[in-house]
Amino acid sequence: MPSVRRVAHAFLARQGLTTVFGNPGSNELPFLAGLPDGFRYVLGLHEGAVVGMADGYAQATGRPVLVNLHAASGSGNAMGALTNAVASRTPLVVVAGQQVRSAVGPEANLANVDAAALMKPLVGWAAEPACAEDVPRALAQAVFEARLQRRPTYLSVPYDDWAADAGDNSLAVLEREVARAAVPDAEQGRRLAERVAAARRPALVLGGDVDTPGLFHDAVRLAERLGCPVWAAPSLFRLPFPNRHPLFRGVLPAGIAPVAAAFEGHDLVLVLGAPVFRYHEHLPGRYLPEGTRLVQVTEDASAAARAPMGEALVADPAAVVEHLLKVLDGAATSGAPYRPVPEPPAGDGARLHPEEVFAALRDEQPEDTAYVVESTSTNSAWWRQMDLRRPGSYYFPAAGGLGFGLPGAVGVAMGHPDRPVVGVVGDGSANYGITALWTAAQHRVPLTVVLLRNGTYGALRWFGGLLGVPDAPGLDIPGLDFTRIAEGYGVPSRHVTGAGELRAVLAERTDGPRLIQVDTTLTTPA
Ligand code: TZD
Ligand code: CA
Repeated sequence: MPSVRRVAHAFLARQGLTTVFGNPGSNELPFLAGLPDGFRYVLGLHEGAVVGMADGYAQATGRPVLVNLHAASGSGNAMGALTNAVASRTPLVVVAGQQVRSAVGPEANLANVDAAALMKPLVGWAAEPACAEDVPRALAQAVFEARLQRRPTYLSVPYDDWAADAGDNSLAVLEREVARAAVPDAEQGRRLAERVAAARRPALVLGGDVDTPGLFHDAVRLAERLGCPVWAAPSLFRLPFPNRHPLFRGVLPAGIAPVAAAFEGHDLVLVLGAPVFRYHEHLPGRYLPEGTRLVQVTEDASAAARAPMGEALVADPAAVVEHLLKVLDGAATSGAPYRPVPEPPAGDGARLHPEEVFAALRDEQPEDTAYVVESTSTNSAWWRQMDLRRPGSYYFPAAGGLGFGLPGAVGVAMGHPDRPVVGVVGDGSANYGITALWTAAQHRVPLTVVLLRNGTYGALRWFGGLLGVPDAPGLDIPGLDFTRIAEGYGVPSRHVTGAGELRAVLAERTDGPRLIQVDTTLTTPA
């Protein structure tokens, strides 16, 4: 009879989950015994970095990814990073080791007491199988739930289960295939198309789910066919539309009143692949102007159900856009040119203005570069200078939990070995996921990290002004030298002091990781 471990490994191999991001403990070792050829274990030195790397890798590849964490303590360390994975709808399959079954009740050391309950509010599905024989089926469920719900899942497995007999029936999971279709029916498709065709002034709002190779370009076609303005949904974490396209109006502000103000005069707002909406700043008001109708198309049934207003159609936005392109007539609006970039403002002495840094990236990096960004005060500076025209060009922590930037950049670079990858990370953000540098060095991941050092939590200074708190302590972070930190983790690094030097360094190509530290002036996010 096959062991639980053998069936589990065979199932993971069949489903293509052969890259494992993890940080092991004693409870996890029996699962890792005898990993078959073809598996690759990517060690992260802290669980936040493990999940951040897996998140970047899964987003870049568009496939579920296995994460292996240690019991309750490792799972706890991973929770902040998982908030981002939930918001970006990343299918991470977290498998955590549990004490042997007989030791959980008495709470032996390393028992993850009530393991599923620990994670349940956060992940889409969490379980600890009721017996060893059920582990292969439960693992399959964890993978399929992650794929179907597009959410992290969590499976806790007592470590004595792995060597147990799985029973011949367990081999049935090896043959399983689970697929979904999400095309609207004829009547739904007709009604939506009529509504869009009848709108006098439609507008499009696009979310992170639109950033896929096919849909990204189809959304451009749809916008050009309608000749309508396009916004990115609030709390943007992936870029769903070329940011200098003449129809692009930028990211919607993340507050109720300013969103309604943006929609003023539009009779129809079609939201594709986004929740309605991920507001952030508390700016109360009416949800929508008088006379504006909102229709949300999303595959995320929960996002459809919890929206506070509008109609929703739970369907694949790609299928819906394809349908609209087929049935709506009208020529594309004549191609107005992409908007030009402004001259960046100058910095101050040895400090570069962040816009100078981004202008250098825009000019020196190849057009297909993927950027993983985690510098919060430079948000508007970033969008003023960048010209991103391809899908998969931009990643940001989806729930705003810092610690995604560095690990996420490592994961995206591992998932996209064919694309240049740049991490743009603040001197505050870098610390939350700093250990990912070690993994990048060990795997010689080709990656450039541009570290913006302004000596402070810049965004929080700005928030202090907004919230009427000008005197909060704990906002400055002097005395950090990331060139020395990077060297300590095995990543070559440079401190760059001028725009010309930065451009020259960026133009050099490397086949492994490198860190470039730049001192920058303080800017505000908006
Ligand atoms: N902890 C975590 C895990 N996530 C957070 N978002 C914060 C704390 C709070 N926070 C922000 O929301 S922005 C920010 C913090 C600490 C400052 C980030 O500093 P930085 O970027 O140097 O990376 P800027 O450009 O100086 O703002
Ligand atoms: Ca900073």
